[in-house]
Amino acid sequence: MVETVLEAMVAEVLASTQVIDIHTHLFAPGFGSLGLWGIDHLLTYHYLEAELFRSAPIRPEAYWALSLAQRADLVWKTLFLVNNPISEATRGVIAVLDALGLDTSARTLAPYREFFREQNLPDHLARVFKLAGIESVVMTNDPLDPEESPRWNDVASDKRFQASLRLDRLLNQETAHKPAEARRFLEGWATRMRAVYMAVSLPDSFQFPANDRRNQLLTGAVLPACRDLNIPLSLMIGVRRQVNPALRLAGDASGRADLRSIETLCREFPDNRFLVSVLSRENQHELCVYARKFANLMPFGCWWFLNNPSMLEEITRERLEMLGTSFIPQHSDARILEQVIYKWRNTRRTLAPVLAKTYQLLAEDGRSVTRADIERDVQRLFRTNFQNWTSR
Ligand code: FIX
Ligand code: ZN
Repeated sequence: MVETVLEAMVAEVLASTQVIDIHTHLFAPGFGSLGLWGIDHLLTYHYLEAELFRSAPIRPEAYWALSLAQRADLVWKTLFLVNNPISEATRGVIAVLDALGLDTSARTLAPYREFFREQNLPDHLARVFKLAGIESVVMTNDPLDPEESPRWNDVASDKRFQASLRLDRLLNQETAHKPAEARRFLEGWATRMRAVYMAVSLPDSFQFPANDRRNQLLTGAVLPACRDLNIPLSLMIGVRRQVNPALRLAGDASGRADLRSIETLCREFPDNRFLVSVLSRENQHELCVYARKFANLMPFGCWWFLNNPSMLEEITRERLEMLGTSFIPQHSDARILEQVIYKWRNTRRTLAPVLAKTYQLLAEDGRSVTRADIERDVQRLFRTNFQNWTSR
């Protein structure tokens, strides 16, 4: 790879800046079995399962009847031995194994399973965070999740794992909550979790305003609760859940949304702050335009199907050109602990030339940047935009 001096400097600053990973599905060790880690979970990540069914002659029903270890074996054989692991998700597993010092060419999973069996979680976790260059992660915490909510009774707080109050069950499923009761419920849980924001994923068909239950709860409970608690609301828009239910978690797709809903929310609720990520590539540019109109809107992340080098490059360039450094370039969305290693490595690798190119253009136009200038920008992108937005 040919690298300019400038790009090397940017890469160094990116590597040495500890990220705050603002959206993940990870859990602090105190949540016990909810926190996933290790080779079998890495291989059965739903991104890989979606790829498995394209290359193995197995029906989803037959796959789901297998044990976790059998499923992992099948994914390894199909996507790593019979085929080369060149997709983003498969390459990620190789990067994780390599970063942990393992030989990536094993024919069976036995050596990897042995390695992970030998790890004790506290030390392993500290090592993974260090390898990933992250300081802390934000979890996804749905108080209506029957698996999770009881665990809040006796969980010790851990600074590396901050909470976000997830609203999917409340807003997207039929619950009996009336707005006033929902507002008390949310305020109680947000305080208990010390949630840094509330969040919901929304379909491409999301409309605001609209005369539906979700809108009533948003205006009557969620927005006033966020305003009073002084925390942002994160809207993740454009997911079409379960277009192929046989694939379970891998069965969701994406669709273009009508972002006039964001325009209305930002204008009508100036005392609320919004974090917004959109899943469709086609929505990215208009999200930047709205961010130029509304200072209470913070675009974040290249979510899910967009967390690939080609998309991250395109979207980050667009955001830098239109917003300077007033956005949050990426989150990992990691579900399995060790994924933060490859996801942040890939993000840094893609961002380095994009930022370097930006500085090069600036130099050509008459001002060259110092290392301190670069550090200031990366601090904002990786840390302080989020810290200031959540007032923590
Ligand atoms: O809704 C979400 O937070 C999504 O990120 C997940 O539901 C999705 O399954 C995922 O893991 C994407 O990366
Ligand atoms: Zn997510």
